[in-house]
Amino acid sequence: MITSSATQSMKQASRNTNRIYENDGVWIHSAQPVSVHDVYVKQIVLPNGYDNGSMIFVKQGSSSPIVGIIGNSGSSMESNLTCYATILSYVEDPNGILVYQENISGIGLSPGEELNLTFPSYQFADEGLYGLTLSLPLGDDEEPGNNNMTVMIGSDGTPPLCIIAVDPPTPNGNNGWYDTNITITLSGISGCGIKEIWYRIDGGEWILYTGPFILTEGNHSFDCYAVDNVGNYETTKPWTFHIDTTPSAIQLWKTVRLTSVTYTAIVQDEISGMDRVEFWIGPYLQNTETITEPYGTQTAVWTLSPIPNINITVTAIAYDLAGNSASLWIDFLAQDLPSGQSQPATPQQYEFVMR
Ligand SMILES: [Ca+2]
Ligand SMILES: [Ca+2]
Ligand SMILES: [Ca+2]
Repeated sequence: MITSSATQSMKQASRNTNRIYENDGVWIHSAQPVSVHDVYVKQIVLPNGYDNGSMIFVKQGSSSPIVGIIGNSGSSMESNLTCYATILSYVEDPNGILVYQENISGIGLSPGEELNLTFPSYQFADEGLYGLTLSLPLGDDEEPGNNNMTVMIGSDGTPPLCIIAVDPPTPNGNNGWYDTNITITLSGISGCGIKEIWYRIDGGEWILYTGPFILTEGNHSFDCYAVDNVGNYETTKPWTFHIDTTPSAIQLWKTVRLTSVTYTAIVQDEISGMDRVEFWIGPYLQNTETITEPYGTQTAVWTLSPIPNINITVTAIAYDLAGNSASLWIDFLAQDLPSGQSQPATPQQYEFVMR
């Protein structure tokens, strides 16, 4: 008498060679394999779909042929089989509505043989969930559990969503400017998963996103879009990033006259542009000159009158629109003679005041 586990072992063995089977751990050569009937559905493939391992996704509106891989793991020739394909739509009815029913008949399968069957295409017109079942009935099949296979199919017509994450998340300078480089991380959302994300900087070449990247100083335009696994893609999303990490250029001059001392700051900032120049005596703010033309070489003048009769240090601080600042200082000594000549601050008197 053959036990069911022995039957399993023999079936497994007959699938491999029809000549060898395992019995209680011992491999035995068999001249006469046990005759079994076992046909099966091995796999369902939608050539135009995306299979994520648990579900097949198709693009909404697309038409896809339905391919079934069937086989015979028994030891008998099976002939005149019919394979049935049905699709239930769960788009409007959670119980499913039959929307597709096809069959291929007259199939013959030798022992060990596998066949690809191609059924007529079905167009997944609606977005939502479908169930596709293939069945290969055989009256005396000894393992009927593998004669049917169902896969769930997701029809996706929704464009994916590209998500942009910026570090720092909001401009850390003034007037909408970043005053540091920024790191951009892109991701995407789609029911069927994201295949690719593309971006471009300043209208340049489109670049396939592979990981976070750094955007450096400049007035940047930025576009990105995502493509999902079935080929839906979104409309390009435009962004702008204004990054200025460099303090303005500044020169400071002192001109001593009979009744006044004039301080002249010459400033320039070609990234965010100039905002203002402040003049300080020691820790006290004396005067703020707003720069109305942000670009090009600009001049800010502060006149101190009458001339002081003590030694003072005047500092000029130039702020760009992003909030970066640079300062220069220059001494006035009470014994300075009114020459009317302009004297510059020396490079040693230059310092950046970083935010
Ligand atoms: Ca079977
Ligand atoms: Ca999608
Ligand atoms: Ca700047």
